[in-house]
Amino acid sequence: MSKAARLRAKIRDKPLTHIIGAHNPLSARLAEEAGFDGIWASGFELSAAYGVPDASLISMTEHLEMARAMNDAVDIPVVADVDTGYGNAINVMHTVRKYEGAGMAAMVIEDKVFPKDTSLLAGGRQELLAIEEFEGKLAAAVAARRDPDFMIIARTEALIAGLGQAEAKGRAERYADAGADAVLIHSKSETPDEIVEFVGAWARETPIVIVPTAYPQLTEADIMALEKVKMVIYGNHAIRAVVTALEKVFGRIRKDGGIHNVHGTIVPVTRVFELQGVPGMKADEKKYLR
Ligand code: SPV
Ligand code: MG
Repeated sequence: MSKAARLRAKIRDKPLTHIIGAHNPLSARLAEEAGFDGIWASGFELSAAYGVPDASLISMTEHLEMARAMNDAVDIPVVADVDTGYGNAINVMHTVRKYEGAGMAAMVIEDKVFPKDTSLLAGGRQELLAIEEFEGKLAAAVAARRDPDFMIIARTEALIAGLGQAEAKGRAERYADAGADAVLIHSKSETPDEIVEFVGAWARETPIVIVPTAYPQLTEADIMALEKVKMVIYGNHAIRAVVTALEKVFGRIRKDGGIHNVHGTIVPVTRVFELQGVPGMKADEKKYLR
């Protein structure tokens, strides 16, 4: 069963599928070990890993190659964040072929104008595409996929842009009609109220996806109680955890003038060997090195 088929089955059969952002194969492996259903090849995490703003600055190739490397490193499915799809409907067709070809299970495409600005930035540029143009991009994505299980998830930024519930609902319905397999509704509100209102008004069969970064108080139990949300994406916790850990360890080494105090506070190198697959390589060496 392909990863795309497995992800579809999870979304159909589980009350809630949980996906977490990663930015390289090592963080993807740790997410898999922790028991997540899938990996979010996050544009924000990748941009941050490259040290640049999440504003359509990294190229499709840069994002795609890391998404491919993450997918190769884990057995769980990868959901690719392709931002605006790297251009118009024709660019989107190329994007679908490339990401599907790289083994992605799904891709999320958002209704912002290229070049986009990141969603959670206070005062960020949040300009949306005309609905018809985005419908065309979705139709192009659906036509371009080869595997019908590869999921095209439409993301509306109407709430992020401050356009209100009616605009968000209207756009999401049009995107569902245009063939989206799920609709991602994003919010930067610090309470879940606007998401709860949106979900309450959603009358379609099309499943909803949410990214509760700004309103972390909404637990998985709360999300399941909303019923229509079938996927939750934890968008940027891997990169934030890395920053937290590195600030602490690097600062301590400088303060102490050596690594003597941090040595016992971080994982031993053997743990990294394990994550790199060294035990498997050693077993192969025994069998094949002659
Ligand atoms: C990402 O992780 O790249 C996302 C989620 O798209 S957010 O950063 O909240 O827009
Ligand atoms: Mg993104």
